Formats: sequence, C-alpha cells, structure tokens
Amino acid sequence: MEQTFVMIKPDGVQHGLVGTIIQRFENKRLRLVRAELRQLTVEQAKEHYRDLATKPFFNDLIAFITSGEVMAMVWEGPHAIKAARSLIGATNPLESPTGTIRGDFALELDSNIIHGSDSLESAEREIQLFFPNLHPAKSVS
Ligand code: IDP
Ligand code: MG
Repeated sequence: MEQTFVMIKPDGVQHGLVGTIIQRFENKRLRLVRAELRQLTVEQAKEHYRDLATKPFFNDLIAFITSGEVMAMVWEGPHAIKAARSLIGATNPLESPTGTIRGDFALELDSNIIHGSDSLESAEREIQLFFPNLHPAKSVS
C-alpha cells in the first residue's frame, strides 16, 4: 500500500473542479486519506517546490500557487504515486492526452490545475510537509 500527495492548484479550485477531480481518483479505486482547503504561505510554497528553486519560472510558480486556496490531499492505494500521475497527465497540458486531468481541463503549462508527487521520496516529504500529524516524525532524542 502506498500514499501520495495530490494538490488541486488555485486554478482548479477557482474553476470548480474539486468534485470532478476527486471523482476521478475515487473511480480509480484510490482511497482519500486527508483533504483540506488551504491558503499556502510563500514559505510553504517555496519548501514544497524547493527542487525547482533555480528555475527561471520559480517566482511565478510561487506567486501562482499562493494566489488562492488549494485543495491539499493524501490518496492511498497500490501504486498510488504512479496511478495519480497517470490520472493527472503530462506537465504540459498540450502534451497531456485527452482523458487525463490536465489534458481535459488545462491549456497552459503555468496553470495546469493539479500537482501529484513524482516519487516515493517526494510523496513522503510532501505528505510530511502538508500533513505532519498523519505520520508523526520519530523522535530523535
Ligand atoms: P509536474 O507538476 O508535472 O511534476 P514539475 O516539473 O515538477 O512538473 O514542475 C512543477 C510545476 O511547475 C508544474 O506543474 C508547472 O505548473 C510549473 N512549471 C514547470 N515547468 C514550467 C515552465 O517551463 N514554465 C512555467 N511553469 C512551469
Ligand atoms: Mg513535480
């Protein structure tokens, strides 16, 4: 059993896609473990996207992801990380096939509706960042 972090970005929330997206994940037989509407701080956004800090679009990405509420979620199931990425589609919506969330609901790279963890390592890091009480970090004392 695997868990992954999925986040509907401000454009997806504003366009009323929360229900549709949750339905697609449920149809795939993934199980919703946590969900919360959140307004991210700039600090949280920078930590979430820290691997992209050197990219030229980083500041725009942080401004966009903090521009409105996001729906932060944890989904669980066998191969949940890969299954979620498959439902989400390619980073560039124009290269994401119809039938994927980005292929169906997005047009532009910088507003592509939804985030999903890309590896076990990032899933664990992102779940810990957004829902630290789900798997409390072990005390090092
Ligand atoms: P992913 O969301 O498919 O995992 P990443 O490469 O991790 O793609 O990039 C994170 C987010 O940064 C993307 O979802 C997209 O919103 C934004 N992004 C990625 N590449 C570009 C770019 O070249 N221009 C503008 N925004 C980008
Ligand atoms: Mg990514």
